[in-house]
Amino acid sequence: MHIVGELINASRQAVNDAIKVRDVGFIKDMAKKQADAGANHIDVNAGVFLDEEPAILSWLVQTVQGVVDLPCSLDSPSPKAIEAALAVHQGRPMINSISLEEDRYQALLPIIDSSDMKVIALCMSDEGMPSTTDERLNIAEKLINSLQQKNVPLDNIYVDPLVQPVCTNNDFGVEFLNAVEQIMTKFKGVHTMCGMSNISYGLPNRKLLNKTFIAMAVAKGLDGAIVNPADEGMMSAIYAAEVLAGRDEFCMNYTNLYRGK
Ligand code: THG
Repeated sequence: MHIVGELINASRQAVNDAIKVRDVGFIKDMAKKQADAGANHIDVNAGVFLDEEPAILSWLVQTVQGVVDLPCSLDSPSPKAIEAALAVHQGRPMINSISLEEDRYQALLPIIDSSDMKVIALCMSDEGMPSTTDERLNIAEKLINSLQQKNVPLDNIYVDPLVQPVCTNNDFGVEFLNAVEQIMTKFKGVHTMCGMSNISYGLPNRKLLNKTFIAMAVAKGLDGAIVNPADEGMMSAIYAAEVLAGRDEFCMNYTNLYRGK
């Protein structure tokens, strides 16, 4: 499972406060905590700062990479912010994300063209958020095809079928899960990625719903997630689901978790 650490997101109040005073120590601690807990990429999101977003996203990348030897997931709908962050990023970043929204798509495709970056292909278009499995598949297929035409290998593409709150529509859980299964079956070699926490929006005991949902998604083939890697309940659900889905050879990762590794 490819883990993207979600904690450095300016929509969280503590992170927002730290960014305002450019608190390097706070951001570094948060990066280190997620790296130590097993993150593969550190997500950085400064979307709430609007005009200042390019400058802040670059500052976050430099601050994170000043303390951990990990690439970042550049989490922004703004091509300008992504470009600014790429200018200072070391190693192989993850673009979070390209979508079928025309402006974003047209601006990001040339940046991604023939690069070796990883890219999240978000199932969203100018028609809004998809609700059915078919709508998700339709967008996924278009994004995968155009990325492949730009020489991006399937192995660098992480399709995000878009998790939506199940309290607003009973079918949102199932439609997402079926989309994961169909994307992983139809486009062999591609990856899937998502943020889990939207599923439980508006409901009590969100952590229970989030970790149950990720276990169900792993069973359908999900192999990437934007989560808090320091959340032991979430991480143990992921390891348990992977061993039960037959994706943990000799049960090694699961066993090691309980050996304190
Ligand atoms: N898909 C893609 N990118 C995304 C999302 C997605 N980026 C943003 C978001 N969704 C994923 N990131 C977060 C970041 C923080 C939280 C939720 C989603 C969050 N964190 C807890 C809090 O602040 O209370 C703290 C973590 C915890 O205690 O476990 O809510 O869907 N491509």
